Amino acid sequence: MRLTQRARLWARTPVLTLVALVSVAALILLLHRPESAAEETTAAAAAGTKKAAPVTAFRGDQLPEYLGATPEKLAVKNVITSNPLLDDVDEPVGILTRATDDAPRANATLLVLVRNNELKGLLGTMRDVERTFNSKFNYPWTFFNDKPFSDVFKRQVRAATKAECRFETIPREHWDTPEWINNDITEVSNKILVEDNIMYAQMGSYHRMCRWNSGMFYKHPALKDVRWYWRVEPNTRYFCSIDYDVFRYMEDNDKTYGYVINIYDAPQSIRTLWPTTLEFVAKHPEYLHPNNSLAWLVDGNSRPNHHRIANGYSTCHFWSNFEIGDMNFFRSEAYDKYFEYLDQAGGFFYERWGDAPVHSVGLGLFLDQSKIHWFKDIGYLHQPYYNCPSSNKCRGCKAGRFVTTPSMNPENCINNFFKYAHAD
Ligand SMILES: Nc1nc2c(ncn2[C@@H]2O[C@H](COP(=O)(O)OP(=O)(O)O)[C@@H](O)[C@H]2O)c(=O)[nH]1
Ligand SMILES: [Mg+2]
Repeated sequence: MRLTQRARLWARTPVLTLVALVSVAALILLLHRPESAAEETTAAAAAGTKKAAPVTAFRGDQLPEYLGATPEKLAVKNVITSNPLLDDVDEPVGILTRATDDAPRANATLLVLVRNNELKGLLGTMRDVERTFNSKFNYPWTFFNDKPFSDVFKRQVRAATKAECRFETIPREHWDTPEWINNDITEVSNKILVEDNIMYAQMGSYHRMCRWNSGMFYKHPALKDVRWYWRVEPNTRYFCSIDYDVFRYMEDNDKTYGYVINIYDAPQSIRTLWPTTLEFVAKHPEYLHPNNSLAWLVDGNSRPNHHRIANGYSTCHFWSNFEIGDMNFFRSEAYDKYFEYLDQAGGFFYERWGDAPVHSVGLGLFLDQSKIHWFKDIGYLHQPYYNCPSSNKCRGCKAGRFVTTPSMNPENCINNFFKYAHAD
């Protein structure tokens, strides 16, 4: 950890490349040490030579005081053992606005970051979103790209909806790798990620995409006067008819963030995300919301190994390829300063911090947990994971299914949010 911080310092000040490389080699050794040490202990225990160190379970008293982790805050709230998607799933309780109601639309857009060569996958997803929802509500689509959209792209996308389509190019200063990132350190540290089987580790555009989705999208001038967004990704599927205005649902029922799927992250991709978050919170404890979801974030019991490698974060997160959110939250001083702090630390490039864990940690600390909503009625697939409700509004997905490969079912951590926050 100390070496990671030193690496960050080097990234900010000019140093000899040789020194950087030698030190990063030391970093490799250090980052790998805890796991190999644990493996050695286990192997030694198996051989009967040494007592195995138990996997450290989370203890509230290990948390720094400024997090305000009282026993009450860390207590288990609900234990749900059955699959809630197998019960009949209805529309959410609360104020619902129908397309025919004489009520204004929300200030909202369907938001898509996409490349020209993903047109086919996008058109399939647009067909689903239009069929299940938007043909009734007619919200505008906003498409973002780091390169200009081609004419073919624009023409075919326009033909897929009767709603307004906006095509936006991302300014270079929002997309390019920031100048404080040291390319030598990026190169070497991304090799560590490759050894840890982290997908897209050496793909610079993937790191930039995660950074943009973490802290840049809501700063784009085209969204300046827009409040709500529904993030849509090409090649995702929507299965269930949505007969109420989801944006109005959020606004009228005092919600800020909606999700469908929760999964664990690869802890090797976010080793220093939680420690860096703690540095930020130590400087700004005033941003913590009194009714936050801390217990969910720091849960060390469900996946102790993830919690250990991620240095105190469970890695359970809202899978952000679907999200319906209030950009005013992301624009808030708390979240935006948090993003700036993470950005300076360099983990979007030296590690592979995803926008999903970054959003989730920010929401989990700075937002009232009652404003987070599970859209269990929205049938969804982003390969390989589903949200599939039992409802006669759905076609084409098997109720209760989470993943096509049963061995991957343990990646589902949706019950953790119910356990430590709420199950409404
Ligand atoms: N314009 C643009 N969009 C990108 C780029 N990389 C990823 N995306 C988009 O970002 C989203 C996430 O990328 P994806 O490849 O699906 O990542 P995954 O879901 O984590 O496997 C998708 O909407 C992609 O279309 C890029 O370099 N440029
Ligand atoms: Mg994707």
